[in-house]
Amino acid sequence: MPRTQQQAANGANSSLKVIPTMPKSSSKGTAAAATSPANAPFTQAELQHWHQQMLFMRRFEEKAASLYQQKEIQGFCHLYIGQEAVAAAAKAVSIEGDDFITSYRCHALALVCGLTGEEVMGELTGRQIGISKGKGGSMHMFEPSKHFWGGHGIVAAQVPLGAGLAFAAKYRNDVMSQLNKNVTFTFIGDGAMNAGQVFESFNMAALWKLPVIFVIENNQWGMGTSVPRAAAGNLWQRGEPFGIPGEKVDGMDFLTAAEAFQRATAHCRAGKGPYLLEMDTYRYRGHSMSDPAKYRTREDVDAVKEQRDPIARLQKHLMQTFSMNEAEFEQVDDTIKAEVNRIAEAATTAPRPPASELFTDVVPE
Ligand SMILES: Cc1ncc(C[n+]2csc(CCOP(=O)(O)OP(=O)(O)O)c2C)c(N)n1
Ligand SMILES: [Mg+2]
Repeated sequence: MPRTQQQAANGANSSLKVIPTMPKSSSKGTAAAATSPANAPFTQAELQHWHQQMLFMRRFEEKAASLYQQKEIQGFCHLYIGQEAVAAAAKAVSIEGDDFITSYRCHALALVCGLTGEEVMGELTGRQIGISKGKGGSMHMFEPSKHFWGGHGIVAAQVPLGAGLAFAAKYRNDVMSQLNKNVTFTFIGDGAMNAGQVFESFNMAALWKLPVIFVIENNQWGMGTSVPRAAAGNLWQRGEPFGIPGEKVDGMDFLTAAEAFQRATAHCRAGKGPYLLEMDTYRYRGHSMSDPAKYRTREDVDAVKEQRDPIARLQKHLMQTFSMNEAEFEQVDDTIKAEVNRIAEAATTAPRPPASELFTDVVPE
């Protein structure tokens, strides 16, 4: 599965935006030249990069959870912990100009799209340095220059918007003769899959052959309702009536997810229309910070953490394939934790938005 030079560059550069102090690889050999033998399209350096990205998402949100306990963060806060491989794998196969849009569970995708830790954590803590000047909070991250289109609190609202972004990309290609063949990654929760506007979007996307990947993040729960209690049939087959190809994929494995995203992007960039991927993943934390989680046992969650954790799995792959050792990963983890602490300090000490901002950035009457 060859990757384009543009994709390789995308994978190699984006860590600098998110984790500026990430150390160089200390593993043996020439990292950039070593390619995984397991049919994976990534070099060792790239895999280390994506491992670090996922670990950064994890440590960042663990810190957000502890700031929430300290009441430094208030209001809604939906954590992505456990699902990191989906966002990382999507970004890993993307090229410059591809668009991303998701639900309220948006911190990790915002980071991997290139928003800085300060912009995301500062938004969570309600500070002026936040991406929405501290006035939006957890669900309202948005940065068009990074092709990150939110952050949407209304369940499924992002799905027709994602189709619209793909319409714009197709228009730029077909009418304005741009050649980059960009796609839109539209993330959808399993619960959101039962909303009518999803099927309206499928219809239009298929009819107009829009370059959109519908990424169903099946994390097994919509608040406290399990998928089998809420959804008839298989989610990955729900595009079938519209002729949209679909797959169910292990979304807890970075490499498997990336390969599926590669198939999906190739389909879309070839002008064949939308593609649907049901990512089988798991939400470790509650739906939001106020979820008593009585609908599942601690043992259920622990079993997934033990057997399927996406960060541990990629670490194991790196250790087995490239003879890396535990100490190298511990060093990276220490660096990431220090960086997250620095970001948290900045996000809890920066000024709050002044009263003069109260009526700015709102739709005038
Ligand atoms: C239109 C609408 N209905 C209901 C809600 C309340 N609500 C918020 S999250 C949620 C569950 C969505 O679950 P899922 O799509 O699986 O996403 P997840 O939280 O698992 O990421 C519901 C019903 C809402 N925000 N918007
Ligand atoms: Mg869900």
